[in-house]
Amino acid sequence: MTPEPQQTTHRDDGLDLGDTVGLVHGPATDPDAERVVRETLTRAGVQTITDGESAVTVRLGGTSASADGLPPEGYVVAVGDNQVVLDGVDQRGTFYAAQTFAQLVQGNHVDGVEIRDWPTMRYRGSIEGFYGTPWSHADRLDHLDYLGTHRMNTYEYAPKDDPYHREQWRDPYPADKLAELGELVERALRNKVDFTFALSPGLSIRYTDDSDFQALIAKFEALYALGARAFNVALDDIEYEKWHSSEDEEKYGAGGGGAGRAQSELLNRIQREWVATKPDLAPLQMVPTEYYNVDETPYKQALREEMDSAVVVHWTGIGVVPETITSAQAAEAKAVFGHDILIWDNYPVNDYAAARILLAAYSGREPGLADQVVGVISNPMNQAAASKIALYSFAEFGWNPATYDEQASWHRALAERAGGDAETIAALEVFADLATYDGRLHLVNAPVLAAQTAAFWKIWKAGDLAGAIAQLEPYLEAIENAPARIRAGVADPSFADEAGAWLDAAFLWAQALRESLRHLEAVAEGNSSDAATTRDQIDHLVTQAKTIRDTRLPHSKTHPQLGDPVIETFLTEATEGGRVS
Ligand code: LTM
Repeated sequence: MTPEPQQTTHRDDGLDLGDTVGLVHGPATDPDAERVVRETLTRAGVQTITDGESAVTVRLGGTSASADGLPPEGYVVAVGDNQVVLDGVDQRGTFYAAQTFAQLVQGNHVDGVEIRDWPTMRYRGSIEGFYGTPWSHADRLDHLDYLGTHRMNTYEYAPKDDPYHREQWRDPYPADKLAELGELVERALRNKVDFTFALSPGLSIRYTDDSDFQALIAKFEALYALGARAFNVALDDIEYEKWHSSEDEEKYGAGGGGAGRAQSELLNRIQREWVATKPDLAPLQMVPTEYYNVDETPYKQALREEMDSAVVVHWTGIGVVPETITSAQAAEAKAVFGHDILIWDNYPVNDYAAARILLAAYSGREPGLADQVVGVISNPMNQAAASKIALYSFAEFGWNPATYDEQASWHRALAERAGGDAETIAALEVFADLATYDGRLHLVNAPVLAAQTAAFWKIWKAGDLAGAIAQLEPYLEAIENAPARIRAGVADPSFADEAGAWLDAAFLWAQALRESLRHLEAVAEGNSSDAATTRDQIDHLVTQAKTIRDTRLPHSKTHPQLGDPVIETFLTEATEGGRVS
């Protein structure tokens, strides 16, 4: 199960669902939970779902076993005695009970089990907060389903390159875009996800100008009318010491302290005049301009002392994309900002790493963060489906950080992408190894390939070229075959599509590597003609690999970066006739 429940007791008396199942609704039933139960039963081959008890009965929402006393979003699942009991402490909990049931059903069978479960962190999910090509509407709909099935409750809409989010924040959304946002809100609601609309007015806002305040509220109102109930004012990546009106300059003066006061007043007014009038809103959020450190500054002092204590503050850890985030750092963030802290975690975002796709494990976050922050949400890649490898682990970390095992979680994430197919899992492992480096969380690229090439040179140095080739070539073959295996076997076709440029590149780089083995053989045999031909072929393959382009910004600007520098170093060493050192 994912995320793994907090408490699971296995029972001997599992059940076959058969072709007829009774459905009994308790007082705490939930329509989305019922939809998931019905879909699950149908997928399991159940042909008739009757109202009331039957030979096998599903009891949904507070009919017998009870989730009372569990933390918010907690739930129980009990399978045995010819019945399935699903109950949540609240509607989201009931929905999660249904999602867990969906994972438990194998064919027509469910193993006997008793689960009591609840999330550790309040906010779990994602913030689409990157630069470059935003996700498509279809990407977002699919992503919201993914969040729901993985018990994540937050999606923040903050794409930097949606002009209506940032550059033209005052302008209302055109009807077609508003209609799409409406569909997203609806899909989020179906998945018990808080669709959080973020507006980023900092490039041009005049804090003292009432019409700017009204423009911001009008934008929020439009989303409220669509059903959104969570809002965020994102003030990251702006020049906060630059004012956009002389009135602001006069009122707030120079320096970060003035910016902190201006932002606090803005948030306080939104809180007072808008949030407080709408009892169904989630706590207001903001992204501060100093989101990446814990230094005591006049800016943070102003937020701490002047901004309404109800406002939740985003923070990325120390450094924009930190290798590690410790609980001690988070405690400092909480103290220095003086507000609840929600970690905007810049992994696996790749807008700063043009032409890289980031497929490594989600790493370096201490479990004790849960004691200091209200949640951890992921800023993903421009590639939505490929981001699910990391998101899978965000779901597990947020649900229960104490048991989070980054390597085990990563393997499960690959297995999920592969639909459980062993060959596809192996292909994904080989491919993902080449896409490890991000320069921040993961500083070493292609660790497995690097170990293989190091072993090659060791054997080669001992004078055994044939042995060295026998050792390395199967792994190179695995890289060469991985793209086709992934394309054929991956559960989600969007993954193959989004990773297409990198898959094509992996194929060509693998061919070049194998050709370099032929080159070494030719050199060893003194066959200068074959040596020249193989060298030309390597050059040709490398040139081809470097002509590939992804379609998304910023990745479309250069060729896919993969397995660097391990691959090119090996090619250079091999074509120079062998390793020098
Ligand atoms: O991280 C924050 C708060 N803001 C921006 C993001 O929009 C961007 O995606 C990441 C990664 O480049 N860095 C930022 O500073």
